[in-house]
Amino acid sequence: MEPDRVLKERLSASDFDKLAAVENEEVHRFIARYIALCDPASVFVATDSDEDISYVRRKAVEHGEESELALQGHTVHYDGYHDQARDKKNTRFLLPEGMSLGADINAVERKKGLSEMHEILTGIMSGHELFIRFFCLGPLNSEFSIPCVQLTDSAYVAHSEDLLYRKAYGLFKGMSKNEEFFRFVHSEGRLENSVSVDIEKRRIYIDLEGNTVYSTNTQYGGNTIGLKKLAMRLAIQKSSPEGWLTEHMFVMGVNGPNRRSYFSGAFPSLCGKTSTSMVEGETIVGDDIAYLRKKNGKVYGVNVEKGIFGIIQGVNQKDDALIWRALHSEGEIIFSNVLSVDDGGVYWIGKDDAPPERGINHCGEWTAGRRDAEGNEIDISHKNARFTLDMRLLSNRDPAMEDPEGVVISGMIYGGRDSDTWVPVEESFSWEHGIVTKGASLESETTAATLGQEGVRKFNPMSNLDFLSITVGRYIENNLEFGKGLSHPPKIFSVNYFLKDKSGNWLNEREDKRVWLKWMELRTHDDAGALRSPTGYIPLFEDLKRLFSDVLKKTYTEEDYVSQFTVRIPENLQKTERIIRIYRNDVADTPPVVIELLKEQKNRLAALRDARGEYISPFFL
Ligand code: SPV
Ligand code: MN
Repeated sequence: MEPDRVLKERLSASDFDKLAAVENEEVHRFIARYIALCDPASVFVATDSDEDISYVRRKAVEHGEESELALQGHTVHYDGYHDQARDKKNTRFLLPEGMSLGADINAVERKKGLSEMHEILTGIMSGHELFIRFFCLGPLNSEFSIPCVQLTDSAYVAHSEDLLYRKAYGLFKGMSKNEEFFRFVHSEGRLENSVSVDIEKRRIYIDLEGNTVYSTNTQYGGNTIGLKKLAMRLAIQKSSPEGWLTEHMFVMGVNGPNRRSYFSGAFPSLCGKTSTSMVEGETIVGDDIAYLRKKNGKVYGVNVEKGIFGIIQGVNQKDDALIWRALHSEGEIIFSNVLSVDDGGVYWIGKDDAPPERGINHCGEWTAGRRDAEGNEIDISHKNARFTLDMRLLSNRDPAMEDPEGVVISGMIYGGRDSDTWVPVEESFSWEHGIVTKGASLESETTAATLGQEGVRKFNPMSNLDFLSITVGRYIENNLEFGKGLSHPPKIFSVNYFLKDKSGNWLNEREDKRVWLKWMELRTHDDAGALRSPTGYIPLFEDLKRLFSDVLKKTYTEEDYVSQFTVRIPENLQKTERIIRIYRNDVADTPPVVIELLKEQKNRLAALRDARGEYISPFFL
């Protein structure tokens, strides 16, 4: 059927007019097609007006997807008990017959996948209201901007996007007729008690050819919020031939002596990424996704988003003062999968207040000690429980956040959950060395941010493996290329907040990251010395002693330094061998330099071991 006929038939006159003001006909065709297929009971087109935005917010509460809490603007949302994290198994790329992105990347033949998806989508929104939203990835009016259209029958998803992305109905109105845009179709499917129930038909299908992502029978944000991890896959495909990067990175400002330097940082989920970008005394540009482009020999970065969908577990007044303050003030915040109690308060694992004995959480009615169907005791909140807010609620929001130019990146940080190998902070020898031995060698012990077993060491290059829409080899090659010809390449660092001693005790406090940031800031200006280890440059004891005292008012002892910065040669050798094996056996298109640099690193480690032994104190480097 003609798109215009569908839209005239199914939309109210005022909603039709809102769409008619957008001239790009492809927008009309796309929307009409999925209205016809998904068959919603009604359709709402949201412009950028306050009235439309509050309509969406109101519907989230009226439809029962969110409930109001005691503090003004706060609501709580629940996802189904088995819908609490990204579903990697059912997330697939739709690829032409015979094409593969490699063993680590899930895919299905495009025609087959599309027909399965279209079957699931048929009539899926019956009885539901469909929300149509226009947003922009990256700041508005910028080289980085990517326009997007989201269709969703979840007011919670549409509301979350309001907090997380820049509104762009105005941008679409002024857009030329055939400009490209990203498309997202989401349906939560059949609901019981306001949660998706047809979980066996949960699918996230990414159609690279059509720049479209489909998501069905799920509500969890990582599976449903189109502009978040779903758009990342489309953006990686787009940026690859265009010579820029889409990274799973925060962007933050670190204050140095009379200056501010910007860092980007990639960490797998639940490894301290948001809490790093939110440390006291520094500024935040973004906590999750960055686009990076080269200009004038420098790297510029922007936050793709304007809000935070952050992990709430462990947020307490001492370690996360800035987040804690925002979560305890009035303002629009969606809490998800936490415990809520009668007086409208919320609780989570690791909150400082004494936990109540009962309330409502991700399992429904909860009392302390309750077990699930598998016999596991249910925590007070889910480990992947989150908060969603617009960064305007944060006092540490960097003033350059909306700058269409982006900020100049001086340093890039890679970190994972590693109990026994990497030192707490280390600088690489060069861009190539950093990309290969830090970013491309990133591993992390698994967490609750994805479904499946926790605590297993997993290869996760640049913490971006879950989102790659190109082969791993190509992606590493793009990163290597990106650094070439830069007059001011960012320095590349690794951090490890999770190092333990032989008896399993943590070797660092959570706040120590504030010192590592200051040290890295000094290094990007050559204002601190370093020791050369086989794997990179590590801090001098004197500098750390001074920084611990200045930043944290703490005494840093020689014993602390030795236990944290001892080079652990056997573990590093094993790791290097493990990574070489992965790039040799599992990645078909590994750039040769990856293996060369890893072998050089292995040789340096082995030479030091032969000369000096297996565990080398930094004082003996
Ligand atoms: C992550 O898991 O990396 C997140 C949350 O940032 S999600 O939206 O699930 O990706
Ligand atoms: Mn993330």
